[in-house]
Amino acid sequence: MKHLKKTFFAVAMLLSLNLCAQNPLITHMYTADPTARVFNGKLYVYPSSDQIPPENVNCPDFCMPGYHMFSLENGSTWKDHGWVLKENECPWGEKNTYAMWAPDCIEKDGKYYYFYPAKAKKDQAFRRIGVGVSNSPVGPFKWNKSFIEGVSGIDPGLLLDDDNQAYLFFGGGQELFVAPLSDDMSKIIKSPIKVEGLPYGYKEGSFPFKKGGKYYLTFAHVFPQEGYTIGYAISDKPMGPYKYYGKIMDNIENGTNHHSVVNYNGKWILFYHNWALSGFNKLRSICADYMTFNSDGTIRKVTPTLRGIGNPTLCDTIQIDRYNEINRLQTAFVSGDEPDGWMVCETRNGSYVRFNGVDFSDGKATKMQARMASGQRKGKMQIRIDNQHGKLIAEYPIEYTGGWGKWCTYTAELKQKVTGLHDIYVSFTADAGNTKIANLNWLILQ
Ligand code: FUB
Repeated sequence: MKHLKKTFFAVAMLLSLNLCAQNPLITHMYTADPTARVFNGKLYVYPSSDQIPPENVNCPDFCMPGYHMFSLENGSTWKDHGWVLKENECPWGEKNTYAMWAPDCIEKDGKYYYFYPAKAKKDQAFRRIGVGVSNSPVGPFKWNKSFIEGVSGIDPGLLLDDDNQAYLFFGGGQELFVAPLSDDMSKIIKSPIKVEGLPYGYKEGSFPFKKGGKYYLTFAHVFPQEGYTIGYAISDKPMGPYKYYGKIMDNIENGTNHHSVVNYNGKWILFYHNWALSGFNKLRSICADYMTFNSDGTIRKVTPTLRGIGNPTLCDTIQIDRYNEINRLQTAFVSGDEPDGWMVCETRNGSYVRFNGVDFSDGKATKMQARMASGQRKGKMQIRIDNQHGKLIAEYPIEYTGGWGKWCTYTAELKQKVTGLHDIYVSFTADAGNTKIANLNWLILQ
């Protein structure tokens, strides 16, 4: 036990520092409608947020109080930058409507423009769209005093073309509109036109982007039997007409599927949301998975995974229950006083979990922390790399932590220097019998 150091963590503190890139990406609050953008090589996500309606507040639909934003730090840690805009701070918005639906943010000429829908004061329109400007992708934004004249609808989607002309896509229900924006992004310079060529069942959430000289439009597409899917269409011109090419993601149970697409470090990523954390489709959580193109420019369907994107490296949380493979164990909502999330549990003799793509980088890691709970004291947990019988890099004897819901952080020295990307295998061995061995919440390389 000499090589083990037992530390109890201030759990809330840890959570605020470590939001990880396994799905869902954010677990300390509900987030939806993610627009991902890469600015100066860094990945940002601008989502909306869902919340449980406060007492005495009647939210007949979603309850959406405003916007946080997040940036990817390190190999897979999301930093919460806090509030970008709270609903009652919108200069032209009606107060206390909890109606801050999907936003977007785009960079033009070194400035960052944040577009968002809200319910306007004394206005019949379902939503109007407003804009704010900042010198930094993380704000603060200076909010325009009134909404964009001539624009009525939800889900602003921004496209900046190679000639520096920006376009605003918006609308929901059955129609999508597009209009070119003024140089300062505060007005439309032509009347909006309806985007032609979208299939019957087009719903909302359009996201425009350009690749290989073609204009892509992705959107929520509802089929009568299947429900919400994510579809896409392609055009030679930014304002269309577009041609529908098929689905990017099948229905993932019945709920909305607002999304965005981004190229980060040479890989395409689809950001979307699900409701795995709450079990309720109006309390959503943002997710991300890699997306690939065929050589003819069409998009291969994306299957949602638990593992998500990114390669956790030193100091990132390896959320091990977001596995690539499990054998003879289960995952469940984390027990005890831990923050919301999942754990590996029901571990028995011979159980293992595989998690792909941990980045040991240049070999500076010397330790690995493990957040564990156990109601017994017999057995061990081992970490190997590359395959189930690969090099043993860390070992943890099982200790009684006070029960299956009492969590402790243990630190094991790494048994050897490891560099580069490796899949890790976490296996459990009982000293005797078929007793449960330990619950495991996460690992962190140090
Ligand atoms: O989040 C509220 C609304 O639900 C969004 O604006 C739509 O795209 C759908 O996700």
